[in-house]
Amino acid sequence: FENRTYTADVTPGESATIAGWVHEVRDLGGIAFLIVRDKTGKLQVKIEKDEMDEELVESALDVARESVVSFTGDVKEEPRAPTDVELVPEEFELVAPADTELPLDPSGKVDAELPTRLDNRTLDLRKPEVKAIFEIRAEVLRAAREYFRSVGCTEINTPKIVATGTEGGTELFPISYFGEEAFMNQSPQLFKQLMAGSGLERVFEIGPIFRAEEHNTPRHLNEATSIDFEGTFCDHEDAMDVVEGIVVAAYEAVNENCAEQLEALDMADAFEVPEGGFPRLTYEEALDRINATGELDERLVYGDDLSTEAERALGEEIGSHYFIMDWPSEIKPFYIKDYDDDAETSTGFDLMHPSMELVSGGQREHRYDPLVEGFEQQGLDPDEFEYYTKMFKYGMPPHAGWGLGAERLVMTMLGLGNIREAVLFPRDRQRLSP
Ligand code: ATP
Ligand code: AMO
Repeated sequence: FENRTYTADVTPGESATIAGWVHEVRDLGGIAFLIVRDKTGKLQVKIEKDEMDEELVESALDVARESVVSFTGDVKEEPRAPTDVELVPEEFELVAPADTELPLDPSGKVDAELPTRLDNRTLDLRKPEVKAIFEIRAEVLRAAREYFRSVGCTEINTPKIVATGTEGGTELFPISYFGEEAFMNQSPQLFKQLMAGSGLERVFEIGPIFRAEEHNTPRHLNEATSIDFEGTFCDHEDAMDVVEGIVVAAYEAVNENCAEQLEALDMADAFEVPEGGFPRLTYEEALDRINATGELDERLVYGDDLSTEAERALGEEIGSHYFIMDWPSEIKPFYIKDYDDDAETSTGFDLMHPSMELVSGGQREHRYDPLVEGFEQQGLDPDEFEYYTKMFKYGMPPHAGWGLGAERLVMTMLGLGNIREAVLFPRDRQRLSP
């Protein structure tokens, strides 16, 4: 198929070879139309039964929908065709036949439930509105990489098979590593910090994280994609600037480069790029504002974590992305630094979309003794983390960073009701394959 032309690129008056899927066959008697679909769109192929080679007519009209075909012929202007052009074939090839019974209908005329769609992603992504999600996801990740590079970060890859967890012991997937107990990594947290202290200084990683979350929710996955940042000589507010930059850059890139995809999702008019300068509320301000909404059954008090309902009430009231900072130290992980003049308050922050949390981050504890104490306070054995803590004895500058869930970013950007819509092959309680 060296000479293949995409259906969107054919030129009237020229000959072309197109290849793609049979979207529809319309047989009107003396004349029939095959609509051929490829990644760029669709093209009508006209079959005039009495005027064309009998074998071509017969074999072309015998194909089942979703079969892969190739046609070569002249491209003509035709105002009655859906795209104002059609191909009049001289050659036909059935490249790969499809069964007449399909588990889901890529033309979208028959709706399919999410599990059926996830079991048949190949067919599901033949629908423009589903394909669009993954083209947009790719654009979001491209824009994130470009932004990271523009602020001097180096992309790294850290191990996903590890000896210890960092984000709380209950959510680890244990695996057997040559007879030794190991785990799937929950976060590149410790490794990215080790690299911030290296000669690289500012690093990012886009990679999988694994969390054995028991609950099945529309916004949790057991395997997610984390966009992680870590930078030296950064405090938490610098880190907040970087994540705000990434989020705005991702929206801008989609707005500029994904017009067709937004159209397919019926979002072309509704899509808005956030302005940046996201409000930065302290934890205490957040509590006050949530309590003032009167939406919760019980008043929140200092030290409470924010429930889903609390996040939602506040999100509705603020109506844009916003940060919550200055969290109580006791509800943030050991690696987050407390304020020097207030040991009860941490430099940890979250970036929120009105509907859910997108990011956690903070400035890190870079001093050896308080770091080791933090492990002990959190019930972790510092000896098990010696590979990490000892590097804090060899010149570890102040540093800060964050983790952003890629699927949550795409989900909130496109208003998807379920995070599984933003993953090709999601892993959840019920789903281990495909
Ligand atoms: P033509 O003069 O182009 O052969 P027709 O009307 O004589 O057209 P029919 O076989 O009667 O041919 O066409 C059946 C239907 O298909 C009609 O409603 C006609 O408008 C429509 N049609 C014909 N040619 C095209 C085309 N190239 N693209 C879209 N619709 C077409
Ligand atoms: P945290 O655990 O808050 O922080 O995770 C950061 C972000 O990752 C996404 N995320 C998830 N997305 C889908 N399904 C999940 N199960 C899931 N778990 C997490 C969310 C979340 O906000 N080490 C810290 C980050 C840091 O401080 O740098 C961490 O992992 O969008």
